This record gives sequence, structure tokens and C-alpha cells, in this order.
Amino acid sequence: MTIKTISTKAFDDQKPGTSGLRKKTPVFMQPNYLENFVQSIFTAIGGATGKTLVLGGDGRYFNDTAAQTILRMAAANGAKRVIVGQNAVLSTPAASHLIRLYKTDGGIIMSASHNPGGPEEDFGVKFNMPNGGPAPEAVTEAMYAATKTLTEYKTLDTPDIDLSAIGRVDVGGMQVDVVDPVADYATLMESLFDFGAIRAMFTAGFTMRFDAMCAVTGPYAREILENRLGAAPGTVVNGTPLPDFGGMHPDPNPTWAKALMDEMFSPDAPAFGAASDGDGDRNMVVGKGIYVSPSDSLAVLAANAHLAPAYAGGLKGVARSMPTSAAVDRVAEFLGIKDYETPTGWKFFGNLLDEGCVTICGEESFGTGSDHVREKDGLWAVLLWLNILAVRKESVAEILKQHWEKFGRNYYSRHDFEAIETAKADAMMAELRGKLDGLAGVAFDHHLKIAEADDFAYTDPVDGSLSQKQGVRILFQDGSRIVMRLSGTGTEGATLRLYLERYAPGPEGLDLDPQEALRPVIEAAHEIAGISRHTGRKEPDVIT
Ligand code: VG1
Ligand code: CO
Repeated sequence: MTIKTISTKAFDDQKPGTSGLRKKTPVFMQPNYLENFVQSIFTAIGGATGKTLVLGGDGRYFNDTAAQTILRMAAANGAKRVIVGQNAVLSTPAASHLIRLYKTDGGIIMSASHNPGGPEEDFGVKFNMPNGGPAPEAVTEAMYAATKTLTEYKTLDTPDIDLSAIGRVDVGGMQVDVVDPVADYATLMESLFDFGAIRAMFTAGFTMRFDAMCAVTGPYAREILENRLGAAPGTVVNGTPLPDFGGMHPDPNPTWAKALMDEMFSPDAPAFGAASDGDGDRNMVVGKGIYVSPSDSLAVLAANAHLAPAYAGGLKGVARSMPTSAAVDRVAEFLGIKDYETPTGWKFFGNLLDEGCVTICGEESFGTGSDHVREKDGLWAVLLWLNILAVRKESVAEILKQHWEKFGRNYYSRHDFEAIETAKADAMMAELRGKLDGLAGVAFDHHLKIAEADDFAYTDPVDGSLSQKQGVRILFQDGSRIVMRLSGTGTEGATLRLYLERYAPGPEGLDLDPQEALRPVIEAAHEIAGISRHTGRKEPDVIT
């Protein structure tokens, strides 16, 4: 086997976004495109020589071929060992766990997460650090810088490696360990939650549906829910991962997980429903006849986490991304624990988790997790919910109702306007940013008056790094809030995310339809930003 050095030309569009580099699959499949990015990852981490890495992906189209390329390049670059999920599959939280468990030098995850997969859809690659978390901005910037200047990459002249059999193989002096993608992760979950109590709940007739959306969590959910916890066979649906996710959009929200929503709102709905995304780090939770918004889910989990063994000693603190509703802030205040507000993307939670500032984190985009790994974790959230349900012996609806009565309700919604022409979206945001200073005091119908408006900037309390322009915030005097930012995970044009929030202290007005409760805030947002004037769009494509 000989090491080959291949000459290449730099691509100018390899800047990682919110969560790694995501592109249309054909873009990634161009000659040298993946190779250039992988070589740049190695450059950014000071080379691969002597390193041990984890490798896996969500099983989407091109996952298997890309894994072979990455393994060859790791060997040619002198890596010592790669731990790879069987068939190159690992959920994102499972990859994060393996990086930590085997104390590796990091890992490469092949995923475009909640984006659709297939020959014409999306693919992605990201690097996670030795702590198991996504590379921070300084490292992704270094990768981007490397992509702009590289002229060659190294690979190995070797046939494909058999990744279907668990075991050890030598690839040009590099050790490749093919591991069961599920086993270590399932054991970790068992160490965090009261599986006995959850199993007893299932034995007593508790029913649930888990929609794996033909994505990576199918085998994980079957093993944990059906095999280890005794949920009825068939609890997990769409449980076989497919390269194109069966043509579905593996994004667990009421729009894309419509079948689950319909079932949960039908007369014979099970007690509990959940779904996960392409790479298994997101979760949607639904009770019988009631949808749980991700921001509320985070708040309920924080308020009740002590009911699960791993969190029985209480939480060190909590963190939420800026656009996430303030529901969890009220829980933190009640518990007397620290509460952090970070920019969008899990990479910003890493330092807080590593330093022991927080135990639980979450994002409005169906992401919740804790210090057990350094990624958000879909099945973890589902299991924490199940643990809470098993202890409280109440329904999801009862738990939510009591939560709102105690803390008040943060009505919340996100409106996504997808595939807008980039120039138009940029012009809209530029105009909005330009008028922020003059917004304080401006009033709208329904007694809405702007208190302040800014562009969110974050100084990491641990390493002091500054991240600017993380989203425009418009805060009203009554606590209502509008946030606007452009997505950093899309692969087509620009996606505007409009986040809307209004607080109702109760006891009255706690059970309105969120879209109704938010109507004045929605109208104000359109007026302030001129969304339809700039983009021609009046209605969002997706409402969560
Ligand atoms: C979106 C979400 C963000 C999340 C990110 C990655 O980013 O808003 O909260 O962390 O996706 O999630 P953006 O920049 O498009 O708003 V995943 O499950 O796609 O890795
Ligand atoms: Co994901």
C-alpha cells in the first residue's frame, strides 16, 4: 500500500456553518471536494499523525463511500487508530459518547442532520473535539482558512475496507476498529435513567410511538425502547435507516413528522409520542392530544430532572440558545441555579459543560441534552421524559398544565421562510440592522411597545472568545420578543428564521393557540422587517 499525494485546487465555498460543512450531495461528490475538506480538518487540528479518531455518520446516501475516503486519508496522514461504527453508521450523540469513552483525539461525523438525504439532497461533514463536542469557531475558522490555501492531500492506494463486520483490521499500519454503533450508547442511557421504573410503566400498559423517520435512531430506539425497556414491538416505526430516509424530511417537527402528529391527536393515540432527526440529536415530544414545544420541553426537563437517577443531586446550571424561549429561565430562577444564554448551535455549550457550569442545555430547534455527552441527544430527551412520566404517574398534558400554572407560559413559535434569494435576505437583514438604534419606544397595536433592540453578541465566559451578529433581537416592554436570523445549515438560498415569544403569567390565558396568542407579535415582526416587501413571502413555509 502506497501513500499517494494528490494535487488539488482549493474550493472557495468550504466554510463550515452552524454545524459543520453542508452541501448538496453532488457538490460533495465532485472530485476532491470531500478530500480537500478532510485534509483541511487534519491541518486545523495540527495533523492526524499518531491520533485516534472516531468515524461514523447517519447512513445517508454517500455515507459509505465517504467513510472509505476518510479512512484512507486518515491512514495516509499517519493516524494511529480509527474507531468506526459498523457500516460507518453512528448517531451524532453516540459518536460524541465514543469520543469521550475511548478518550480519542476527536471524531469525524458524516451528516447533514435534519436535511433530506439522497443523490440530489444534502450531505455534510463535521469535526468533533476530544471533549466530544462540535469544533468551536476558532477551529472551524482554521479549517476554512486551510481549505482556501491547500494544494494537495494524502491518501492511500488500498481497496475498500470491510466495515460490515465488527472487529479489527489493519489499514496501512493504522488500526481500524469496527464497533457496534448501539451497544456503548445504550449502556450509557441505562446508567442515567431508572430503566426499572420505565420498564414497570410499560408492563403496566403504557403505550408510546417513536418515529425514527427512516433515519439513524431506528436501531438505537429498538434496542433501548423495545428490547431493554419492554415497549411493545412496533413501538418504533420507520425504524430501518435508509440512504434517502424513504424520501422523507428527517426533521422532527409537526410539519415533517405529520404522521406521528396525526396519530397523537387521534382518538386512540398512545400516551406518548416522539420523533428524532437524521443523525439522532433532535427530538420532538408529543403527549396524547398535546404538542410540547421544544422550549417548554427544555423547561419541563430542567424542572423535573431530579426525578432521574443521574440528576438526583440537582442541576449545576442550565443553558439555552438565545432564540429559545425564556421558559427555562423561570425554572432556573426557581431552582436558584445559573442560567446562560448562548448563540445558536451546540458548539457554544461545550465550554459551559466542560467547566461544570451547566448540566442541561437546549435549543428551540428540538435539541436538548446534558453533560453526559457534548451533543444534543434525541433519545436521551425521550428517556428523561419517560423517566419523569414513570415517577410522576401523570400524563404529558397534566405535567404541562401544572408547569404553566406554576411558572406562567411562554407562548412561542418559529416561522421559517425557506429558499429565499440570498441577496434579498441579506438586504432585509441589513436594513433591519441599520434601524435597530431607532426602534426603542416604537409602539404597535395591542399595547406592544419596543423596549430595546440589538444584534446579539456573546462573550464565552470560559475562554473569552467573542461571537458577534448572532441574531437581531427586538424586546418589548411587556416581555414579548422577536428574534430574526438567517439559517447556517441550509444548502439552498437563504432561510429566514423568525422567532416569536410572548409571556403569559397566568392564571388566566394559559391555554390559547400559540399562533393566536402571538398574533400581535407576528404582525409587528412583519411590519418592522418588511418581510414580504423584501422577499415576496407573506406566509412561512414551516411553523414550529
Ligand atoms: C439549526 C438550528 C440550530 C441547530 C442547528 C443544528 O441551525 O436552528 O438550533 O443547532 O440547526 O442542528 P440554523 O443555523 O439552520 O438555524 V442539527 O440537528 O441540523 O445538527
Ligand atoms: Co441533527
